[in-house]
Amino acid sequence: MQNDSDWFKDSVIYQIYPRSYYLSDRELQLKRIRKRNVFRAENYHLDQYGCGDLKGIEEKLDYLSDLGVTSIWLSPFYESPMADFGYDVSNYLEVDPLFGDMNDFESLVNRATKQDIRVIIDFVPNHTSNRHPWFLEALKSLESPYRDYYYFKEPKEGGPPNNWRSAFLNESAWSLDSSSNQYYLHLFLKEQPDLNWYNQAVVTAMLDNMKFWLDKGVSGFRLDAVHCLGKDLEFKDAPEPLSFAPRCFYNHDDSVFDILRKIRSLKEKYPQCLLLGEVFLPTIELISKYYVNGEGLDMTFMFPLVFGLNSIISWETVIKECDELILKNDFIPAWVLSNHDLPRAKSRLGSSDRLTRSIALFYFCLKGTQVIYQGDELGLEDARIDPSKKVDPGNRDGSRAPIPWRPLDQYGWGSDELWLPFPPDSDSLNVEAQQADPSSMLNLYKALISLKKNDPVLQGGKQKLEKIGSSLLAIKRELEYISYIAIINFSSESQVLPENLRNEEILLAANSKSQTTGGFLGAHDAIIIKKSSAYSNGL
Ligand code: TEU
Repeated sequence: MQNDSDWFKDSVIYQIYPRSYYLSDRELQLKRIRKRNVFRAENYHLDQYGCGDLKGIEEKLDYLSDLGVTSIWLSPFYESPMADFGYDVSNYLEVDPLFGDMNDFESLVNRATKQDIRVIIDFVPNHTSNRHPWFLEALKSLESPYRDYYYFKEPKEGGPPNNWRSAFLNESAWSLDSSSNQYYLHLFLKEQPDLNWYNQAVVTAMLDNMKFWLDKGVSGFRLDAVHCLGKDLEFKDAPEPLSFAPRCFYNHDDSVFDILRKIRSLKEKYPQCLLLGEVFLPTIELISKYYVNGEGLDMTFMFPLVFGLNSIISWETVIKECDELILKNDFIPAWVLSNHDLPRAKSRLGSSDRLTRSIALFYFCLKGTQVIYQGDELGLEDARIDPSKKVDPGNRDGSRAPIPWRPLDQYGWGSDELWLPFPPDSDSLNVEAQQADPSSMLNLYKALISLKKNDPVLQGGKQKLEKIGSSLLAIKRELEYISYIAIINFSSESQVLPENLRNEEILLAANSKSQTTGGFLGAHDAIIIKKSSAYSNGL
């Protein structure tokens, strides 16, 4: 395994949402839950249903190796009341019995490391669970040293201290602690009180929590909602147009950079530790600030792309803006097509298999690091869930549906009922079926991952973007005398290719019938062309 401190640059990371990846042994899972009775939130009634566990992930490492994945990011598996499915942590140093125990975690990291797969874990710095011992202590008295671990405030005119809204339920971001008649801040659910990172005791305790996992061999963290850490300490009201939007969509305060520097100090002892930030802010300019020339985070997710996946204008704008940042300060975008909070790529692309394949091909040619959400490599769509079966207060169940592994045996999960139903078309889209089909989405992803990982042109090549007419977008990646040109057709009609791109060698095609002979690129199609020539400015 590489030991360099920028191993994550131009790489591929695979996101695992453990609840829905794979379950190793339902009987054992039930035993664990019964043995260690973890407090569960009021809105959570799912312990009686099956969901994935850490051993299940370990059992699928061969699948991941075969796919070509060299690092995995695990969504939270910490002890949690599960009000927000693990993003409300009640113990940062324990595995929730639903997912296994510490031995299972250590064994997963050991086996993964042997297979040259790095493990990155989700870390939730902005808030704890309201059942975390710190919060329980804080509630006990105004004098408790833990009181200042959170944001407690006096009421304003008999109500909350300001007009901020929380995520998911469109409620105030403040809840009343009736015993002290003070409000506490929660940018997410009321079960997720925000931590005060301006308190040095919080910084020290949280960094200790992170070191614990680094000492267990993890290669870094995906930092949850990291743009929420910096707070406007005057707690001014949000101005009118924003007063209806959840604060977490726009919360930013420059003081966050001091906090990030403290987090980054971890790198002194752990130089390989990746700090991958979820900065869920609307502009690339703001998102990239969190990178601060290598003094803040190492990479940030490039969410603006996700919201215009089928729009050529959106791709053009986002890539151009990122290119400037890459050139100016070596910024590393982490490209995502979906995740556990967002509808799946294919669901946002009108269920079109063809366009989803083309988008995947184009996305893998982008300079930066690709982060794949589990199941996107299978071309899954969101599960359609009966309203009575919905479980997430944020309405995000669809993309969190379990992965179908095999045609039989409830897609490989055994006979117990699972926490969510399977995605549509699991009979044909399950892993086993796709492994057997050379033209499957899974095999396309395998080819793309291999290209991205192993080909020097996609690793280090310069990037240039060009729009051709109103429907074609091309990225040229160039290294010495070789260039790859990825072209995608966003329109539903075939398009004429520029003359110099006709009849060239196709390195990889998104769809089985992709071709350029005749000088056309088909509707919603994409290809990568390989050219050997001296550097030229155009395509
Ligand atoms: O998400 C933070 C975040 O900004 C998202 O809430 C986003 O706004 C929303 O999900 C879009 O639908 C992270 C986690 O990814 C999410 O699962 C958690 O619920 C949230 O933090 C709170 O920890």
